[in-house]
Amino acid sequence: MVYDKDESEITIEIGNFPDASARSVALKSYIGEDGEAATAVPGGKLHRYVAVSFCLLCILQAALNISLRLALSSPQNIDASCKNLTERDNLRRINFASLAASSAHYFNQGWVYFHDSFYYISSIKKTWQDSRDDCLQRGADLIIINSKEEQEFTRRYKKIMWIGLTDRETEGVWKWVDGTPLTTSFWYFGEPNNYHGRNEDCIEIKYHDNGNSWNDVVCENENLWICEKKMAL
Ligand code: 2F8
Ligand code: CA
Repeated sequence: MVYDKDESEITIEIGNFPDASARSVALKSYIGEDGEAATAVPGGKLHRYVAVSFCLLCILQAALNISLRLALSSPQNIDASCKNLTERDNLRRINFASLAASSAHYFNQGWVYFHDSFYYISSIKKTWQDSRDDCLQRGADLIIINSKEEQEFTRRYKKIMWIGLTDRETEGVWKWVDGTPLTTSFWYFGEPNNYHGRNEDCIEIKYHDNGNSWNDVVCENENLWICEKKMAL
């Protein structure tokens, strides 16, 4: 039997086999047990190389995946992530505890909670500055009204109260106690008016029956007041 690797044919020289049984074995090994002719194309070797290389690549990939997984779940990494978790958890616990303590304090002192802020309404009257000082001593400041909802909230009390708005620094330039300029306002009809030429630099909530309830008055008047402490619970 002669196999020429450059040709796609195999020549079997039957005559070279000593007997009939040897010929039969040779023919079987070439033809195959199922009777189909075996292929001996030269491309077969290339296919084998490709298949073997593919298998090797798969094994390599699997090995890489396993080692990566092992590296990420190493004790050091687990320790580090547990430490981070614990620190974050502790911070959350501390924040929660201090928030709980603060809110308990404000509730006990009679403050009212509305839309992320605590509010304190005084029961005595003071000038605008003394009122503000009282709020500051309580860890708050005079109320800053920056929404329609907050404005409506102040009207519920039906009391004349100072709010944290003034133009004391520059006449006609209204500023909140935190230094921000006035953008949304709720002036009563005809206000602010520096009534009769007076220096009305401080704002009171006065006209409760009207959505626009603000009036400017002289800061030395004595009024009730409302403090605000921002606190998102
Ligand atoms: O006391 C000052 C105050 O007097 C009036 O209100 C009672 C004025 N209102 C009107 O003129 C409508 C306020 O503007 C003034 O501040
Ligand atoms: Ca006025």
